[in-house]
Amino acid sequence: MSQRTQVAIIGSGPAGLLLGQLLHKAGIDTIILERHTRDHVLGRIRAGVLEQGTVSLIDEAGCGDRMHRQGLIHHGIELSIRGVRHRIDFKGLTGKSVMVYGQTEMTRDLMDARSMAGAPTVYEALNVMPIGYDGTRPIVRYVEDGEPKDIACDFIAGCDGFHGISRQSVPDNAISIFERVYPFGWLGLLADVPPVSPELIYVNHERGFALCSMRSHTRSRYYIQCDASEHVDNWPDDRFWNELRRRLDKQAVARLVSGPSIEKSIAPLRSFVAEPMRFGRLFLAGDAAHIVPPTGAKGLNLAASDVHYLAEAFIDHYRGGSDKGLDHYSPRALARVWKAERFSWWMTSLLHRFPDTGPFGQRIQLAELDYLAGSRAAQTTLAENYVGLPY
Ligand code: FAS
Ligand code: PHB
Repeated sequence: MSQRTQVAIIGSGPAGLLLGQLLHKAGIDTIILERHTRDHVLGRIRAGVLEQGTVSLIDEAGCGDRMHRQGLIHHGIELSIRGVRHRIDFKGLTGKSVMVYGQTEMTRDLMDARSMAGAPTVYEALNVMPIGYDGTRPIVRYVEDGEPKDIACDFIAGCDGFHGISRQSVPDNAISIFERVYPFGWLGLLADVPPVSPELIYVNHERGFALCSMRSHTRSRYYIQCDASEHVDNWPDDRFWNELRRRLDKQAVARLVSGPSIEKSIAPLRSFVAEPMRFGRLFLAGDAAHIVPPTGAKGLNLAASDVHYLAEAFIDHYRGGSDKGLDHYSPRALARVWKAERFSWWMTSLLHRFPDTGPFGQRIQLAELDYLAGSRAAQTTLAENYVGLPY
């Protein structure tokens, strides 16, 4: 059975949904093919911090009501360095702030908007395969309820994440990969307990990194650095809470409220970029093209800026007949991607314990933290990258 659309989107995560919503509002037909169920996608606990640019895009997509009602505006973060807190004042240093609003909720809002608009999403689409995108008549092939189907389209947006099929369908000689895998992961725990502090606390401790984050005034998200080989089954809740307490400063320990985990998982940390992000009529966006360690809260926000550039380019193509945006998409997106990769690598290098760095490396890290704690210029650099560089 053959169908037709203008832009076929693979993946119903933040990138695919946001692109679908922006194109729908511009009158461009799309279909989203997602290999999992809606509930499976919503069950993944991921990012928590939105840059202003991402907030503006969600507003542009007409999906910002609940985010503005329930999201928390944060004007800074705190660094806990050897048990001493240092606040980075985003508002004072850059005039900007960030929004704390879970990726799960953002995804739910986008899914609901797409359903309301009557735009099609095929969940449990299996064996999705982008075909013929090096020509002018690409097709996306997939299986739905055991039936093979084809979608003829003008363009394919590969928004299917790091493990998706889109990037993997590109011949090796047509793509360059740049990667760094870190020797540790993040063990994350979500619990319905009040946050330990009004703002996020990033902890550099000799036992390892920790992060105190939140989803609301009653739901907290915590992370501790763990060995890359760790398994979540080795971490009953009590062990997590005890290890977290050992890394927090006295003030945070006094305020910490523990409770049963709603979710607990280990995320590997890597820096990864695929170049280019365009292959004929296939365009990669979000984690399909790049991965950052979550230390700088950039992953979700890079997906948003990719989508901003790609939606603008598709709209120019269909409305203005110009392909300049499509031709410029990859270098334009990569310029912002690489700056976020740098910042995320820097924040990760600054705050984590590297097993093989040795005494000199540890002293350099402490010197960098001491410099940051005492320099307005250094704090401004961190702040302007964290709140988000311009699109
Ligand atoms: P996503 O991976 O979110 O979505 C891709 C979608 O494509 C998925 O729904 C998947 O099921 C679907 N798909 C995959 N293959 C397919 C196929 N063959 N056919 C059809 N569909 C297919 N970022 C932060 O900023 N902070 C964090 O704390 C943070 N934590 C993270 C933890 C984990 C475990 C992971 C993996 C990522 C984390 N990230 C974090 C990054 C994350 O938020 C991503 O940047 C964000 O999800 C990017 O969105 P998408 O590009 O849409 O990719
Ligand atoms: C989160 O709340 O999940 C979160 C916040 C900031 C980060 C990473 C994750 O840098």
